[in-house]
Amino acid sequence: MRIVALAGGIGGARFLRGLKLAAPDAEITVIGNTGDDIILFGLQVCPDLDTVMYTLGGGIHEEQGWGRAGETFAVKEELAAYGVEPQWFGLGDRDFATHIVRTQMLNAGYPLSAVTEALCHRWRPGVRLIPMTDDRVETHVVIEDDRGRRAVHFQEWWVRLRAGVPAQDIVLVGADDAKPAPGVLDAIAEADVVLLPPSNPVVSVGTILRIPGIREALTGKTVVGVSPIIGGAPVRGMADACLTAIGVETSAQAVAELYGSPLLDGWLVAEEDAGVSVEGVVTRARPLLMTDERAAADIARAALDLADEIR
Ligand code: GDP
Ligand code: FO1
Ligand code: CA
Repeated sequence: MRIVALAGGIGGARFLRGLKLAAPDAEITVIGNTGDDIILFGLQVCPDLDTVMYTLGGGIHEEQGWGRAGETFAVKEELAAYGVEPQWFGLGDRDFATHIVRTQMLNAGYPLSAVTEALCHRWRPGVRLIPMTDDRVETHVVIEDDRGRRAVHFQEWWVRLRAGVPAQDIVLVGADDAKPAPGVLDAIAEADVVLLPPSNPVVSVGTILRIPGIREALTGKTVVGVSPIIGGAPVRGMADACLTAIGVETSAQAVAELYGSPLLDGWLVAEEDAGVSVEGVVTRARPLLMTDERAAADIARAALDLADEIR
């Protein structure tokens, strides 16, 4: 079986780890979000691609959900000693090596998709991980503070401002001119099922769907999603603030409507959201907390079962 998943960071990665257990023989292609990417100290950092790669490859900091296990911060401390900005983003020494290799390859002319494949030779994530695009696309957040109304990089809003300033809008700089990375549209065309993990519906899955051609490629595919919203709140992260910014309520119902039919065919919600109902979408209620790999595998299995039922 061929499965495609559109993934963000932590929610996507933990779901994918369960999916590998639930479908050990499947060929899984992951289309990763790169809207969170940021260039720091001249290095290209791809948080969501790295979160998927480290989680599936066994190198993730488990409790934190992003970054490397056993991390140290000597380089960060040395940079701070020189007074180099920004100091609000925590890049660890082990993680730095990934960004150095990536940036070196990008500077040598390799596209991000080829670089990601090369990094995955080390991590062997057991899936084919492709960035949504090789083009530069950045999520920016429109805020208003004492400096007036302005847009800041998503990481500045989330990490430096801790999402403490309301997001008034979320814009995807560069999206209109971006092309899907090589292999993205072919993987979707060949997929038996497309899964939307419980990733952020605005700045992860929503971002991937904004790359011209990707949403269109999903037409006619069996698409099953897992709600990242349980009982009116995200399990972790800032999905509520992101949904509010684009005028969508934080509920499993509203996210299903945001994806909407005909894109979405099946929707898994948590048991407390069993009342969710969207025309044209088959909804099932299941325990949706990914407390460990087995729980994530049960969720992935339920998503595949629902896809079977729909097809
Ligand atoms: P990020 O890029 O690191 O923010 O990660 P994603 O975009 O992939 O996923 C973030 C979303 O995962 C958040 O909206 C969370 O609500 C959701 N999430 C995290 N853990 C769980 C879980 O155990 N169950 C469900 N259903 N959603 C989860
Ligand atoms: N999140 C933080 O809250 N603080 C950090 O200093 C931070 C550093 C960081 C470095 C590498 C990486 O891959 C992720 C990192 N994250 C950090 C997580 C990241 O900001 C976001 O959670 C995601 O981009 C949201 O998807
Ligand atoms: Ca993300």
